[in-house]
Amino acid sequence: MRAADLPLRYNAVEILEHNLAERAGKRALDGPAGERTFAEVAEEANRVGNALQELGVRAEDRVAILLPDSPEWAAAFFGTLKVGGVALGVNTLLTPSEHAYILRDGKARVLITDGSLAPAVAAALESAAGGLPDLEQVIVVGDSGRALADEVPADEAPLAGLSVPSLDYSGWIGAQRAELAPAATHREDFCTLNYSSGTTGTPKGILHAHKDLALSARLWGVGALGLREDDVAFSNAKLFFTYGLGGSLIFPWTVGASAVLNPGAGRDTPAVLSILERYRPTIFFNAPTGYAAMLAMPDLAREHDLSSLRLCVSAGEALPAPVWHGWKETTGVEIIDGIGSTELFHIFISNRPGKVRPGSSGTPVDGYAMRIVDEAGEALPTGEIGNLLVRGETAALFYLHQEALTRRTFLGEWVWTGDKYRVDEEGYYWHAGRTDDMLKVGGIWVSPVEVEGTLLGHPAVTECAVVGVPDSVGLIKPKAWVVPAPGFEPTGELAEELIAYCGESMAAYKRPRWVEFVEELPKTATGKIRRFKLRDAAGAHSRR
Ligand code: 3UK
Repeated sequence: MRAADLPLRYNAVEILEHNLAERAGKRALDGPAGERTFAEVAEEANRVGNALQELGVRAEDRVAILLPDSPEWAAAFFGTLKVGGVALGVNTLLTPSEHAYILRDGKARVLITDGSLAPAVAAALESAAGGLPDLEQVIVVGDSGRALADEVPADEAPLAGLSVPSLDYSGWIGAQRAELAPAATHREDFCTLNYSSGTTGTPKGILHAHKDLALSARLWGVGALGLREDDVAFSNAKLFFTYGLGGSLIFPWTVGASAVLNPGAGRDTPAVLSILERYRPTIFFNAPTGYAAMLAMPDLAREHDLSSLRLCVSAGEALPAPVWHGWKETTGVEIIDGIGSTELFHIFISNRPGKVRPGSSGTPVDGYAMRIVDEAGEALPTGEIGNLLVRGETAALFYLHQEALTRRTFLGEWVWTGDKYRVDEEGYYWHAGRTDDMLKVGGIWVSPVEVEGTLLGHPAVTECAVVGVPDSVGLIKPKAWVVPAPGFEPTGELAEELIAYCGESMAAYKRPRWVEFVEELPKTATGKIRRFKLRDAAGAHSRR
């Protein structure tokens, strides 16, 4: 399938609504946050769309969704798309200043959030330097939303004393009609905006068009993975990642399959296991750390019934071969590792069921082409490690407000991935690290520069360097080398204190797992830290 096979006027709400003719009463969503049929989701999305229009939201306006994975997330998303808006899925795990940056840079007009996240939103609004001039309305899902809106007349209800009015979600959509005609969007109009972290810690805004969602569902979801109508998908990657958005909503609904949503933390392994047992998905999307964490549970196969699974998917970072074999031996199910990115919307190199090479990312997905080149841009022979470039019709066009970085990344038809790869004689691609110092920890970006900056905020740290070091199963975690400040003893307690300090000052997954004290850091003549020296010195570490 190619983009040109879609109608010129195409709105990706079709991915939800094509199900109305064939299976309106079928369960579209299941899970602890509630069940919905396709008809119910479509109706709720229409109400959201009407309510957004009443607020003045028009084509291309951004609507931020800062919610746990839930039916409301799905309704907010498709309601936004249907009126021609752009859904900005926001990572719930970020700090207030990161939230503020994203809402401001992304020019969100409306923010749909949850009562449980209201304190985070209040902190974000407070920490926004210069305020959030584009944000006009906050909608709050959940009980605290109702409480908040009940206290004061709806149009005057400020969230935590701030000047942005807030409304309760159910009241907001309750008064709306359940019918709505879709905006006649062009298939190349933008419909999603996601922020992906960068080396300097400044997130990059990435827009995707309606066509990208439909195409990647066909190319990878159906073409490579083989999703079917009778599948039940469950993604432990959240909806605010395009990995989770594809796995939980876009791909299953493209084929009329249903999905399970988990509003809880993906890192809560026992809770994730109980969802697998209770809602019995057939396809499970996770990051390598998630699989490793499950395998580390005592008696995984004997204690938990995972018999509903027919396939598992891994993305976000490379899946070590031992984790693949461990999972296969324990559950009998294959993990399909594939590399995707926010820039390409989803997976573009992938293993295929029954043809997996454990430890490799697989082969190019139909519709995508790869080049592996040296520093001068020349193609390298088979087997040699080089820089991976990818071409495909689901590629984004630019980074929002970041022209210099855009020109270095979006090279005409080709996208610079920042990944090192080699391809073997049989055409399988093997990940060989990043070209920058960025780390993927649990499938999520961590900038060593950001962790270093945080550590330097502690009085005991004179100088430090953070690099990725493999743990006992081969998964990368941040490790810090620290030159202690005069008067501070390099003890185990101080190491623990620094780790805890990082865990509190940033999202906890970014904290170093190990701290090693040194008298000085290895440097080049020009004073740059020689990170590869530290990486080489580290070897494998215990699991943390
Ligand atoms: C790394 C992998 C080795 C790689 C993503 C599936 O991870 C996703 O998107 P991001 O924008 O990061 C992209 C970068 O992550 N990576 C992802 N998958 C793998 N490295 N093996 C893998 N299987 O460095 C890549 O450039 O956060 C993954 C679908 C949608 C996504 N957005």
